Amino acid sequence: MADKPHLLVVEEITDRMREQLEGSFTLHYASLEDDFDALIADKGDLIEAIVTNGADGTPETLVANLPNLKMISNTGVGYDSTNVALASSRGIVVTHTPDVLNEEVATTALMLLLSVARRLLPSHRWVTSGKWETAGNIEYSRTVDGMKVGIVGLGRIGNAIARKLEAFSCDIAYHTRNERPDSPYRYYGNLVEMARDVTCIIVITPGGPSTHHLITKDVLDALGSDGILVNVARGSVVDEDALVAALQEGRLGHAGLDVFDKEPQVPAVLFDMDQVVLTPHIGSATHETRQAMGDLTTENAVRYFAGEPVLTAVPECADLKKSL
Ligand code: A2R
Repeated sequence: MADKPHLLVVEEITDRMREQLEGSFTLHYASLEDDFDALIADKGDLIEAIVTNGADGTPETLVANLPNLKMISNTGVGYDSTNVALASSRGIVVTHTPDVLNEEVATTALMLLLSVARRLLPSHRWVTSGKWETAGNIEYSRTVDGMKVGIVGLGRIGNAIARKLEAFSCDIAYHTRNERPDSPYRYYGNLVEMARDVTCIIVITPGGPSTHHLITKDVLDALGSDGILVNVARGSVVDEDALVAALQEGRLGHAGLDVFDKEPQVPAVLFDMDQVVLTPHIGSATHETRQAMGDLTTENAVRYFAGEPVLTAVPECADLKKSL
């Protein structure tokens, strides 16, 4: 019987993924802190596949220096932390896990918007600090019902966010590079104009160079002192220094942030701001959704080496052969 193909797991996988992969692969493990030169020297010729996740990605040295690497199966829809151009130029197929996380990430966006607008955390602290007893009722918050919301990035997740906002009768607009004539929502080619016209902006584009600092100081100023910014995309999409300054100076009203520029580091100045809600990149992080993402990750890897086409290659690999 032929040896099972050798697969390198970068960072962590669940027990369920491990069990699924063990049936088809000989597994090796690496973390981002490892000495990749030693790994390449010891096992470089063996490794034919990598399983990684959207946050950690695939170190470029592995993409460049594993001579028999054929596929990278990425858990997560975003894959900006893997150099896909380099991978595809070497004929390496990269897969990701679109769609199965749409509803969860959309719910995270709504959770942040509702928490910020309705002042959930200050209200909680009002009770636990005893202020309700000593100072009476807390000040009013803002309603989300009927709110004007602009979505930056109206793809799979952006549309799921829009559908959930419809339950709150929100007035929905969107900004993308290409207008979607079939969309029922109002299109803005100019992001600053959209920011001027809405109360809340929800960011849900991919990361990477094309969206780097798309949310500029000008966008934040246009959103204004009553405005709300929600980011469930990537930290790199927002100019974080400009965001912190706008919040400190009251030029931007509120922010709900699930993603940051240098995760897991978050600017400490945000910690004590009442107008901010911070979560540690939990957009898709429920048991149910992570299981669906894990299952799709392992299925793509198993299918590739069984000679069946992978289910969800990233668009940049469209021209590559999708199975062994
Ligand atoms: O610009 P378009 O027409 O390609 O629309 C895409 C939009 N988008 C942008 N919008 C404005 N400026 C840009 N530079 C830009 N680049 C892309 O983002 C499209 O409407 C949307 C992406 O949609 P999907 O490809 O369907 O991605 P999905 O599954 O919604 O996930 C979005 C991201 C992931 O890449 C992760 O970073 C995060 O959500 O979890």
